[in-house]
This record gives sequence, structure tokens and C-alpha cells, in this order.
Amino acid sequence: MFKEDCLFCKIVAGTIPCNKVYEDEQILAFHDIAPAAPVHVLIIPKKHIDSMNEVTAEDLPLISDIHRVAIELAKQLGVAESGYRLINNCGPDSGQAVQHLHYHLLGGGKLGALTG
Ligand code: DGP
Repeated sequence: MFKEDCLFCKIVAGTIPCNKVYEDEQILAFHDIAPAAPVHVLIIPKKHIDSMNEVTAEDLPLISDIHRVAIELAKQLGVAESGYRLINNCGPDSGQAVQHLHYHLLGGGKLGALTG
């Protein structure tokens, strides 16, 4: 549930501050510390999950809820109509830097092409 050495678990616990945009019992969303777009929010489960690879069937309602929150936040942050991306990085090749499942909500301007 809470992983001692996890940055995002510390943000959930409030021991590291964040600029919060949404919170419920299971989900927290806050502005990214190094925004890659005018709107760059991270949406995370409060429960510790290392990455997408560790998501189980039991977690799927939570993942669905994260999408619900992303849709709500896109509207709230004014990017629903102009467009946005919801991105999950999983594992070393993706550049996942924080080992706590999170989704980037990016928008507010023309986004660069996806690269692979
Ligand atoms: P990723 O590369 O997908 O693991 O993205 C991790 C993101 O987390 C990256 O865009 C920067 C952000 N980040 C790292 N440390 C902090 C922090 O202490 N606070 C906030 N708000 N964001 C952070």
C-alpha cells in the first residue's frame, strides 16, 4: 500500500508537497514538477503499484477510475476540446523515472509527434 522509499507514496502521505488538482479516496492528481506542456498533470493511484506491469485484474476498476478523472481534469483544465494526451511510461525503455504507476495528462498547446 505505502512504499517507504517511493517519492509518489510520500506525496500521497503529504510528507512531500504537491500542487494538487484532484483527490479522492483512491486517486491523487497534481501538477508535474517539470512540465513538458502548458498543462501537465500526473494522475496516480494512492495505492503503491510499481508500474503498469504490476496491474492486476483486481486493479482494473481503479484504472478505469483514473480515466474518469483524466476526462474530468481535461475539462476542468480547459483542454478537452483543444486536445490532450494521456500517457503511461512503463519500464526502462519508456523512460519511467518514478516507480509508482502514474499517467501524464498533457495539453494546452500543439504537442510534438509521438516517437518510438
Ligand atoms: P516518468 O518519466 O513517466 O516516470 O515521469 C515522472 C514524472 O514525475 C516526471 O515528469 C517528473 C515528475 N516528478 C518527479 N519528481 C516530482 C516531484 O517531486 N513532484 C512532482 N509534482 N512531480 C515530480
